Amino acid sequence: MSACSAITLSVAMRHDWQLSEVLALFSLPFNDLLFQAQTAHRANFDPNEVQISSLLSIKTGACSEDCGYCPQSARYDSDLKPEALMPIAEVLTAAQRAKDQGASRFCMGAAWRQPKDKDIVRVVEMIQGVKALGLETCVTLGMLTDTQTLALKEGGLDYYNHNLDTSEDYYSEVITTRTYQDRLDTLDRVRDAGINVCCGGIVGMGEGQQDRAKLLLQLANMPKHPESVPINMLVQVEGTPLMGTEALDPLEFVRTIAVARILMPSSRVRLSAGRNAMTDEMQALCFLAGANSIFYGDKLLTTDNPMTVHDQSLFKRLGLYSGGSSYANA
Ligand code: SAM
Ligand code: DTB
Ligand code: SF4
Repeated sequence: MSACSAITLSVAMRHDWQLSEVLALFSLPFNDLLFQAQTAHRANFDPNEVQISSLLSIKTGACSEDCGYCPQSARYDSDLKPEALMPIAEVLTAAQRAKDQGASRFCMGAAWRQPKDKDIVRVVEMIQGVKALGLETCVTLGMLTDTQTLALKEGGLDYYNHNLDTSEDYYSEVITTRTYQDRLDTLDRVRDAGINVCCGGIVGMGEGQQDRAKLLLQLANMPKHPESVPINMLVQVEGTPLMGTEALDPLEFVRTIAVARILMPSSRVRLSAGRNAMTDEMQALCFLAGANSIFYGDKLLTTDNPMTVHDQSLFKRLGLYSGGSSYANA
């Protein structure tokens, strides 16, 4: 590919990517790939602005599902203490703390296969309380029915997170208790209800480059790109089946971020779980590759995240700043 056609490709908004094209991006010389990604990034965003979201586990552990990466599955012995749905006052205290530390979005996660209708009533109260603090809201609760999705929309929810996790081909190596199609169906419901979609995956689970390419292809060829695309590096947790998986080459992780940026130029690409195991230099490369969102706060859902003071210092060293909210025009 000539340098010229590479640039043309990088700024176009497309929904008809071919696997061969995505694999060709992964195979570019690293500098060429980062140049394309940075070009796409600058065409759509302030290059030094990073959106920050904080996470809270509002219902922890004892989950019926068998996701091979997850310490919250009841099937694995991960030393995690299960906790029932949190009282709203505790959620609001955590949300206020996240806001005071600089987050613009608060993401509440529950270890459910799917919520019960009575759970949705309580989650809607949480959403309304968090919005009243002046934060954007995101929840991740598992699969949803139509009625539940509409209740979340009417409750004022801004984003729903539901990840595809990996390619359809590799999926059954990781999860057997719900299908890829189940996930696509939930994502369609969320999109149809008019809630912003947050959808990405996990890399470093032993998948191949083709699986990473197919995951991104699936996201990029949706009729509308997810507004947020979290790219998680597997956090290996003792007791889970994926503990001991060979670590992914950090530069391949950066490539994954860059390809996500090129395929979905106006989406927020989030450098998500796994930052605790990344060097500052690797994270800097991820920002150069087009990542413009992070999970911020000392904890993800159940595992550790970099300390806020460390992130503040990293932002200062890189000249990054956190902006308000939102995403470029999709
Ligand atoms: N139970 C709901 C579900 O699975 O849809 C919501 C919570 S679940 C913990 C949200 C997402 O966290 C998963 O889809 C997965 O992508 C991510 N995740 C969970 N454990 C992880 C780990 N060990 N490393 C990286 N990402 C992880
Ligand atoms: C996402 O893509 N990653 C977040 C959020 N969405 C819900 C969760 C990461 C969880 C990492 C393992 C843990 O802390 O339990
Ligand atoms: Fe349960 Fe979600 Fe963890 Fe899967 S990822 S085991 S559904 S909490």
